Amino acid sequence: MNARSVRAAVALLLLAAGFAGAAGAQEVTLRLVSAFAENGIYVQRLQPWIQKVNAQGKGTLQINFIGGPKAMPPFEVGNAVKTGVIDMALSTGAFYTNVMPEADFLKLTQVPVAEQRRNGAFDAINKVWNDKANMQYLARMVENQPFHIYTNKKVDKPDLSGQKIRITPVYRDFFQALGANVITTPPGEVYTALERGVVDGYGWPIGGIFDLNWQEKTRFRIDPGFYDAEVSLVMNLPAYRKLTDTQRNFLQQQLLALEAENSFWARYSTDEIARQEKAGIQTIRFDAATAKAFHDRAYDVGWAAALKQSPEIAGRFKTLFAPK
Ligand code: 173
Ligand code: 173
Repeated sequence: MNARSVRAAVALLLLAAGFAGAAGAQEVTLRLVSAFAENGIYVQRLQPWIQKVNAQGKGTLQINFIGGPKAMPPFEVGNAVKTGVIDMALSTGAFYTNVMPEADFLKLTQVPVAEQRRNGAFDAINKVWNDKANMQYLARMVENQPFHIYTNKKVDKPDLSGQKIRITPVYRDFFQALGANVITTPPGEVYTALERGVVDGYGWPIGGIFDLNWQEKTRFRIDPGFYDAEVSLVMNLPAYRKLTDTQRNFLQQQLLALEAENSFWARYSTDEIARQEKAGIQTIRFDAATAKAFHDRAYDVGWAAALKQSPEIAGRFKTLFAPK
């Protein structure tokens, strides 16, 4: 090549890079998978948000909803975010303890996510998620959803001995402390497990049991609830860092708007409790002292397990997650 054709080639390359910049760098499309069912309450609430992001984010940032558990098994979603197979996920830490055991610690928060953003908890979470999972923890879109024990075997005290209970890592240590035999399954296998008598009951938050028709196979709910269901958006860290300032600021504004809708969940709990009662699900209640001991034990067992697993991280989180 002579000097002139080199200059021409360089000019062409610069032009091509310029076009790529114009078409590619300013609008990014992020692929999102949900670890929760597409017809369930979490995705029902996520869909209008995605639509709004895509309407307002034209030319900046778009989200492509790939699907739910039919597109990818729920317990593989975390690893897919970590490795960048997908950009973003709606999931819960309990579903990606295979990426890092600390993922499940977020069930132990006792302050709202808005306060977590103020008191440093959110940043502390992100440091761990960045370092250990190659993820950015974007937003918590579910709050005020305590977990409960649902069972077909009546009890008159907090004792699950002789019961087979479906779990995820959320419930393992607590339910074992209560004497249960536990079986881990994704939500999609709960109905069949109940139907076949493989399990007597299951752990799940106060809301959502109707989404997969579990009310048909559920006789009792044990009160009180314990912990707080953590359902959040997470993102592959390199994909997050690749966003331009404009894209990241736009996304951040949308994430804060999503969290600002979290007052929905308290109303939803009230509605779901009424709906369960109407469906014939009986509530098992303990006397006040037993109920308090049950609730306290859930946290004691949960934190003991976390501190044993990761003393330094759990110790940091415990202060930041404590009720005021
Ligand atoms: O599957 C589960 O019971 C579970 O761990 C979970 C976590 C957050 C929300 C809903 C369910
Ligand atoms: O002790 C801990 O919290 C822990 O397991 C850990 C692991 C990696 C980095 C920092 C702490």
